[in-house]
Amino acid sequence: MIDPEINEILMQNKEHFVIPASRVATVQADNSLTHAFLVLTKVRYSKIPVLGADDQFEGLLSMPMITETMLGLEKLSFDKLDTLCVGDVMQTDVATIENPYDTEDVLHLLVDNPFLPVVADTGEFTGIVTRREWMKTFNHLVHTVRG
Ligand code: 2BA
Repeated sequence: MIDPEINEILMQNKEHFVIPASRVATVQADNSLTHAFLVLTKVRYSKIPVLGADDQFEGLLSMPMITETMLGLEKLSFDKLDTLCVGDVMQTDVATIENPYDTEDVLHLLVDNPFLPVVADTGEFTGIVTRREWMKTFNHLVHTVRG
C-alpha cells in the first residue's frame, strides 16, 4: 500500500496525469495501412491508440505491425497496405485503466508499458497516462519529501 502522505504529494500534480484524447495521435480501426503508415511516420510516436466508432478504444498500432505485412522472401512489398486495415494488424491485448488516479494500479502497469490508455466503463477512449508525466511527478516528490 502506498503511504497516504506520499500519495497526497503525488496527487498535487494530478492535473498533469492525463494527456486528453484531443491531444493524442490516434488512428481509426477501419483506416487503411497506407494511411496509418503515413500517420505513424508523421507523428513519430512508436505506438499509438486505435479507435473505433464513437471513439471506442480498440487497440494499439506500431510501425512493425504494419511492416510485418510487407515482408516477402527477398524484398518488401507495399501491395497489402491498401487491402488491409488497421483493425487487421493492431494489438488487442492491451493494459488499460479506468481511473488514472489509482496510483497503485498505474505504477504497476507503467513498469511494462510506456503509456496506458484511459478507457471509460462505456469503452470510450478519454486519454493516456505516460511514463514521462509520471517521471515529472516523481521528480516533484523527491524534491518535496523531507526525512
Ligand atoms: P514513444 O513514442 O516510444 O516515446 C518515448 C518517449 O520519447 C516519450 O515518452 C517522449 O518523452 C519522447 N517522445 C517521442 N516522440 C515524441 C514526440 N513526437 N513529441 C514529444 N516527445 C516525444 P512519453 O511521453 O512517456 O510517452 C510514452 C509513449 O506514449 C510514447 O512512446 C508513445 O507511444 C505514447 N504517446 C505519448 N504521447 C502521445 C501522443 N500525444 N499521441 C500518441 N501517443 C503518445
